[in-house]
Amino acid sequence: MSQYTVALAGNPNTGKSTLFNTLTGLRQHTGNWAGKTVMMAEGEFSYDDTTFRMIDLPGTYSLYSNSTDEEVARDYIIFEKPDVTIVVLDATSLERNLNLALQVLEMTNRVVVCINLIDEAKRLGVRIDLQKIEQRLGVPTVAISARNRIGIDKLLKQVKLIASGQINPRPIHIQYSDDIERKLAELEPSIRENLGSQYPTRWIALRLLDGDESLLSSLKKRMTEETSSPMKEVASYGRTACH
Ligand SMILES: Nc1nc2c(ncn2[C@@H]2O[C@H](COP(=O)(O)OP(=O)(O)OP(=O)(O)O)[C@@H](O)[C@H]2O)c(=O)[nH]1
Ligand SMILES: [Mg+2]
Repeated sequence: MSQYTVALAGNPNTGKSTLFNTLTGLRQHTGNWAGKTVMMAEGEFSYDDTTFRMIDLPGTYSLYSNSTDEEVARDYIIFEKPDVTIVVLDATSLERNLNLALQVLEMTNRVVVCINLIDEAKRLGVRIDLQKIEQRLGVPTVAISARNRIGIDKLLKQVKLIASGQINPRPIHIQYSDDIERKLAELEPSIRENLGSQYPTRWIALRLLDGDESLLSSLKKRMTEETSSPMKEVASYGRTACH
């Protein structure tokens, strides 16, 4: 049985499935997310005498409920609470990719930022100051090339440190305008009262301020139904690698 669950999040085409395939090999199965037409892949890998279950989330540019893909990725992070979320970024377009990383950091602190395609960045002459990015984001940051299996060990080391609770990252706290901060301060106590501390209160307050109906309905559904984990309904459809 897997000891920890790791989710892969990131923009489309950043190499999530390449990393997923590299790590899980044939120990994977794919299927549709319960009730949705979104493809999900789940697999298993071992590292340092520990077994990890890995979920390859759909690639998205944001987690703001603009599409079913975004809802699936968002719900997984919020409701299934993976032990670690790896945010996979494309080293050749970091600025655009960091947007999603910041969104995930508002949802959970158990994050490793994984800058992929480092080989491609090198080829293009792009230099990346990993230490600076790590310092600014407040979570472990590693550079890898999933396709060439470079940096994988460093990545897994950080994943295990977070999963096992040996490190507890304190991500950057994004400060909004005074007006928004005031509204957040008003909303947060009642969210905490209704939901307890099981969800990231500030993030939920931000989504509510944004009028995120889809999140509200997911929350209501979650609170009224005894739902089983959606991933339990993922059927085994053979052992094809995912894309
Ligand atoms: N040069 C290079 N290419 C890579 C690397 N990792 C992945 N790729 C390529 O990037 C492309 C996208 O990879 P995928 O693994 O399909 O990306 P993804 O994030 O799963 O994409 P979506 O499922 O659409 O979100 C493929 O052509 C990969 O071969 C890498 O480390 N270096
Ligand atoms: Mg993919």
